[in-house]
Amino acid sequence: MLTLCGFAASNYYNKVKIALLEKGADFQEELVWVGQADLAASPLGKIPYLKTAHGTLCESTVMLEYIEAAHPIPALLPADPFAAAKVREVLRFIELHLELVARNLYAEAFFGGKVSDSVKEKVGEQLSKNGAALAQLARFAPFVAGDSFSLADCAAIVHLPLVSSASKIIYGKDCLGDLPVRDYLKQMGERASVQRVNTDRKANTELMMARMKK
Ligand SMILES: N[C@@H](CCC(=O)N[C@@H](CS)C(=O)NCC(=O)O)C(=O)O
Repeated sequence: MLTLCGFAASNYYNKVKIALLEKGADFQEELVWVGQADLAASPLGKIPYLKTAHGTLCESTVMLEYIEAAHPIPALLPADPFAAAKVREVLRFIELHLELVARNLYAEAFFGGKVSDSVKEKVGEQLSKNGAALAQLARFAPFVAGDSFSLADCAAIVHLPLVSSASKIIYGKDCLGDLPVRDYLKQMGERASVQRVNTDRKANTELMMARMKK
């Protein structure tokens, strides 16, 4: 039995949860807020981390790769090595060049904080450039990396809405506006895994906001 530790408002947590649900894996969830992480499992205190029968894992993409290897069916990576690498390319790109960049805006976009003008300027330039570059790599055919649901969708479903919203809130312009993200998310929202994650996310976000007000 796997135990996914973290909280359901977190995009990285939900990325792993979607994969577990898609696989029909036997797993349970353990609520761990930022600041409460077991540092032996996640040395930087980041959420999520995964408890397995063999030990713990941190870093969500490592968890995805482990889940794929340990529960190969249904496959979330193509069997062909190059096709699998193309899926990983989209996943990595979304995470490194969009989510991690847009994350610099979240404090102001979502949590009532403030981000300096110089950060906004730099991040704005990067998001325009990187959003256009994603358009070159992503397929939306109808899945983000091609014609079947993959590990890249687990990441795209949780990260793209945050990147879009943060950019709209801070700049009044969606850096992913030229991509069919809205239709894609609507389609993905029909999957049982995504519906469960969205329901749990909403409930946990309320809990998180209430905790932040205390
Ligand atoms: N690269 C990490 C990122 C995880 C991450 O940033 N998680 C956030 C919550 S969404 C967190 O734990 N933030 C607290 C911190 O960085 O100290 C992964 O893929 O698992």
